[in-house]
Amino acid sequence: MSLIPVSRKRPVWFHRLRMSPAIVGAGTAANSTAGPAISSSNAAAVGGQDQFGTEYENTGTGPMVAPTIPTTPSVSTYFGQLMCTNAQQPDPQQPAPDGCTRVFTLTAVQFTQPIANFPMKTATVWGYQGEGLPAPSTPGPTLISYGGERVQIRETNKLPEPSTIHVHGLHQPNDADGVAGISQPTPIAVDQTFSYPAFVPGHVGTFSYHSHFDGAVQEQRGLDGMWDVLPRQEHQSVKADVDVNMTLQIFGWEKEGSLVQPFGTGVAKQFPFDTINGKTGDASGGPITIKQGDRVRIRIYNASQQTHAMHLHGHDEVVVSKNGHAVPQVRETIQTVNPGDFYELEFTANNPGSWIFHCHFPHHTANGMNSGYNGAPVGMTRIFHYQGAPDVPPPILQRRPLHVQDPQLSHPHTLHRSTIIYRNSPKGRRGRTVRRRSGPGVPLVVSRSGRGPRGGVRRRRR
Ligand SMILES: [Cu+2]
Repeated sequence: MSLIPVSRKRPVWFHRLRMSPAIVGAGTAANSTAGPAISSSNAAAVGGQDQFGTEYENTGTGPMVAPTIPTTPSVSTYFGQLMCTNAQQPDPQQPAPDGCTRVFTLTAVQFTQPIANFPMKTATVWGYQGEGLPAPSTPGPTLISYGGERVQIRETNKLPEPSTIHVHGLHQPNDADGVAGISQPTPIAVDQTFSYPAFVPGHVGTFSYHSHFDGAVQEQRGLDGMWDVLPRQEHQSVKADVDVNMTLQIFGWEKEGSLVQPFGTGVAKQFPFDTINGKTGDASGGPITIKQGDRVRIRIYNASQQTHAMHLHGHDEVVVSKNGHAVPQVRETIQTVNPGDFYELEFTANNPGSWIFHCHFPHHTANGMNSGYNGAPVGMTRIFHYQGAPDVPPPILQRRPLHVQDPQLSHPHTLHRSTIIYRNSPKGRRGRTVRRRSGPGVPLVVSRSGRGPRGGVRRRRR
């Protein structure tokens, strides 16, 4: 496979190398399962194609350096285990030598996870435990591998029903595709372990893994996670100073601690929690710290069943790749991310302060329809905070005080401001507003038709 002269073949925007020099010009899909075709003689290459003809090049500047290892706030980073043909035991945080396979051992399991601070906190979810990691999570641990490496997934199923793992966007061989009933005719039964065939991902970039068994339920209960295939080296000029993963998910559940119901009824359906890395903004543990001059990369994967419009305040967000491939570097203020999409967005930290990055669907910056204290955005929100800028207020632990107070409620702050459910009245279909105290299992306490300003509640008549 010959390299293509960069200057003649590539548009000017196609300028970032996200391809490991080690994999440029490397093997074909047919031989990829037999081991990585890593050629150190290609280390100086500036362009090439992968086995599917995808082109890469590198017009960055400066010396070749190791990439920044991305982090996933609230979620573990998982390098797996390097299984090598000889006795060597290399550091799994470094690119694997020849003859090694990077094995990710994941257990699908049900557990409870704190998701929000209000009006409910904890749900029972399904997610993944990485071998040797402290706890399961949804999204599951972020897998890290390097370009040209041979990788393998092993899954143990501790769910109450069968499951599979599909790797999303990685050019895996068909028998490693994990689609229940199609490429994996027999899914992994309860309490069973399955080793998927090893393979070499086609290129570096941001990808994911998720269940592909009864996906409408299993994915939406949390069986997903991100997978970053990093270049072994990249030019200094394209190296990120801060590199964070964000998985977008939506969880709805009926009462404190109950199981997520992807297509539930009532509260679970109407007032779900829009999250990043399994947490609403108020439960995220605090801002992401950056400093003036940083090149900040955000890797997004939308694991939910809705589109999200991801918006950064105070900076342009530059789209540098989509689904593992470089794209024209358009400066955006909002990037729409469809279900299943991966994007890499970057911005230069040149405007000190505390800036939110959030979905611009207005109700996705709320927990249900509840904003945070003093009206702060929560839900699918994160804060980038510059070192030295005034501190962000303490974590938002309660919902916004109500505009109006219901005299029938002794604790106005417990009125779930926006839990307004239109129900059928005994007399037929009527827009009946039911106000509900927040919190699990609290019965409906006020029921009236229509909605109006406090002191002037009107009855809507047919
Ligand atoms: Cu959204």
